[in-house]
Order: sequence, then structure tokens, then C-alpha cells
Amino acid sequence: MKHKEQLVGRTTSAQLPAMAGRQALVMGWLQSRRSMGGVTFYVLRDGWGTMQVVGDAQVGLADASLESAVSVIGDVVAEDRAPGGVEIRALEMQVIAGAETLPFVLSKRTLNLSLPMMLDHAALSLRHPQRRVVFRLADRLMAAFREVMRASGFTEIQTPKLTGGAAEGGANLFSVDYFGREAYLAQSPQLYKQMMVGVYERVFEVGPVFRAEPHDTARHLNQYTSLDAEMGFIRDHTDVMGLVEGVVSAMVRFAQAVPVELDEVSKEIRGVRAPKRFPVIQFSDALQILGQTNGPAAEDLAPHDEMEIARWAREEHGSDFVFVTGFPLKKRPFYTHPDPECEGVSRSFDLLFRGLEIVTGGQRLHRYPDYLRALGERGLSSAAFVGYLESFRWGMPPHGGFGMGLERFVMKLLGLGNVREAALFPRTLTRLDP
Ligand code: AMO
Repeated sequence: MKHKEQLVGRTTSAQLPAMAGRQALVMGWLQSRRSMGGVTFYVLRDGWGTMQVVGDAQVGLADASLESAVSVIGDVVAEDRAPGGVEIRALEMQVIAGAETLPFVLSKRTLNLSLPMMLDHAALSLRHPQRRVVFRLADRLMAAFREVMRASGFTEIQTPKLTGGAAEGGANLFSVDYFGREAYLAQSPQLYKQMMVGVYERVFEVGPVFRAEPHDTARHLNQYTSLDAEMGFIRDHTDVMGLVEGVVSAMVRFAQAVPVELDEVSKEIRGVRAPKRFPVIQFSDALQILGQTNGPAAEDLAPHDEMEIARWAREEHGSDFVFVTGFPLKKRPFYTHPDPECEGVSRSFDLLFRGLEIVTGGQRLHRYPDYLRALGERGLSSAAFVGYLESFRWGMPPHGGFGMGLERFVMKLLGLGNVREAALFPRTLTRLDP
């Protein structure tokens, strides 16, 4: 056909504005269709955005079902009211692969679905702009993390997800059969990232971690994406907190640069209050604010306590972020460094964002005998950690690091009500498919 011969290749929605005055071939999904006085307006969506197509009955996709994969050849003309300031006057339209009847309406501005329905049909619901923006944002956050870490001299590593032991304590482990032996899905890259400090000094990892936590809450996933870092030759945990502050601020700036069509989402992201220095509160001072005394309940912060501390940070410091430091040592994992100046207190911290813990970190032990003692005190056998412990026999510098939950960060950045909405295909107590 005449017009086809003039076309070089496919134009995406992102490239379309530059094609004004020419012919283009576009492909995507038929998002919506509206007929007005003999002409039909179509919205096509591709991987990057939407395009307006105008066609009459002859060239139209009159019978095509919504969400079918389609191709259109047409003239690209300037049109202020269309996305990107151009529309396509269709000359030819084809269905590439038709869609069956949809289980819900996808063409409305808001996706009005129950969470189970949305997750059961993730392959379809993820096509909606409201869902697409979530993972575009997650992509930007990971990109920012990688960029800042590399610029700060960190090397990206990938560590085993099949492990022979528990990095974060014996509970919450998924066990798998490993050629007749019991193995576990990694709870975190903790032990490996520490070992790698002895090689590169500064390492980071972006990868999945697994927690067999049998609770059904809006903040827990059984598989999540952990952004981890570890660095050597530190003075104490405050060096790590400085690193967290820098990387988190950069991640917020990257997120704010993502074009978001949805006003309410955009407001949440632009509204983040991230001062240059995040406020820091000691655990003992946090308890004062919460009106608690020392006792079994005062070894950690409960979710409602975190909300309360977040309110304090917002009101007193105008910050959506707040570090809590000085947690009791016994509530922290065996690798945690004690505070030499304060009996029973650890050199560790949590970072709360809008009332939810998104980062945990701290200084680690770095001397071999200290590890043997710490494991012994917790009733853990050093035999399970032989390979890891070896690294502390060959000159390991004082070091520390952190782990950040990507989905929790995304959830709070977008104002989502449940962390499951921040995972593509969440793994929870009852959900293993899709
Ligand atoms: P921790 O176990 O506190 O620390 O985890 C670090 C961060 O991971 C996120 N997170 C979760 N997100 C979703 N679902 C879960 N079930 C879940 N559990 C944790 C949180 C949390 O702050 N090795 C240490 C980190 C370190 O010290 O370097 C660790 O894994 O955002």
C-alpha cells in the first residue's frame, strides 16, 4: 500500500510529537473509544503513554474490543487537546491480537477495584495508569539508588538467595529442599554484604529477599525488594545514617521528576518534606514522647508508636523522615555493634518515613571473638556461620550498612493504603499466583 512504503518503522507515543506533519505507524492497546458525529476518537496506549487517534467508520476499529493490541497508520497533525499536542488521522487500522471480554472497566480515570480483584487480574489491572505509575516510580527509585551508590564508590553485587543459614534470626525462614539437605531462602544479603566489605569496602545490592512472616498486615510482604548497602572503615553508625540521608533525598528528587498524570498521586510525591538533615531521636526519648516506661513493651516501637514519632517529627521538625537510634541491643540481630558508652544499647537505627519504618541499619561487630561471644549469648551455634565468620579472622575494618524496603518506600511516597499495591505480583500468606 502506498502510504506504508513511506514508513520507516514504528513510532512510539513518546516520539509522536516530533512526527507532526508526517505519517506514522503506531502500535499499542485500544484503551477507549468514543464516537461523535460520524468520527470516532480512540485512545491508544503503548508502553510509554497514550495517543489520540481519529478515524471514520471505514478505517475504524469499530468492532475491536477494548484492550486489543492494535496498529494504526495515519497522518500526525497538531492538536492542542490531544496528549503530546498531536493526534493521528487514521488511514488504516488493524487488530493485531484481540482481547476477550474484560472482567472490569479499565478505561475510567480511576480503577475502582477491590484489592483481591486487582491482584487476581494483575496482568490486566497493571495496564491502568494508576497502577503503571507505581512501578515506573519504583524503577526511578532503584535507578536513583544505583546512581548515588556508584557515585559514592560502591560496587553492585549479587549474593545467593539460596542459603544454608539464617541471616536475621531463626524465625521467619522459608525452607527448601536442596538436593536432600535443608536450605533457606535468603532473609537478607546481610552476611554476604558484610563479607564483601573485606574485598571492595563499599558494596550495594538490589534484590529480592524472603520473610516467612505468617501475618496478614498492610506493611508486610513475604517477598520484597531490598536495597542494601555496606561500607568499611566507618567511625560509627552515624556515618551510615549520613549515607542514608543522602541517598533517600536523591531518591525523592528522582521520584519528583517522574511525570505523573494523576493529580492526587502527584500531590503526595511533591508534598514530601525532606529537610537537608533528617531529625534524629533516641529510642529512650521516643519512649518519653510515647509516655512509656521501661518494660517488655519498651524494647521496640509498635506501628502506632511509629505513627506518633512521625507526628512529632512533622510538627517539631517539618520532616516526613525521622531517624530513631539507640535501640536496645537485645532486640537487634547478633551482628549488631553495641554502643560502648551505653550498656545494653546498640549502634543501630531505623528510618521512619510518614510513620512507617523503611530503613534499618547500623554498625556491625568486626572482630572474630566478638562474634563468637554474641552468637553464644544468643544461644546460636557458630557452626552454622563458618564461612561468614572466617571473614572476621582476616582483618575486617569497622563497618556498617543498611537495608531499605523498596515497596514500603513506594507505598508511602504514593500514599497507598497497603504495601501489596506497591508489589507487581505480591507474595502474601494466601497469595502465590499470579
Ligand atoms: P530489616 O529486617 O529491618 O533489616 O529489614 C530492612 C527493611 O526492609 C523492609 N522490610 C519489609 N518490607 C516488606 N515486607 C516485610 N515483611 C519486610 N520486612 C522488612 C523494611 C525494613 O526497614 N539486614 C538488615 C538491614 C541492615 O541492617 O543492613 C535487615 O534486613 O523497610
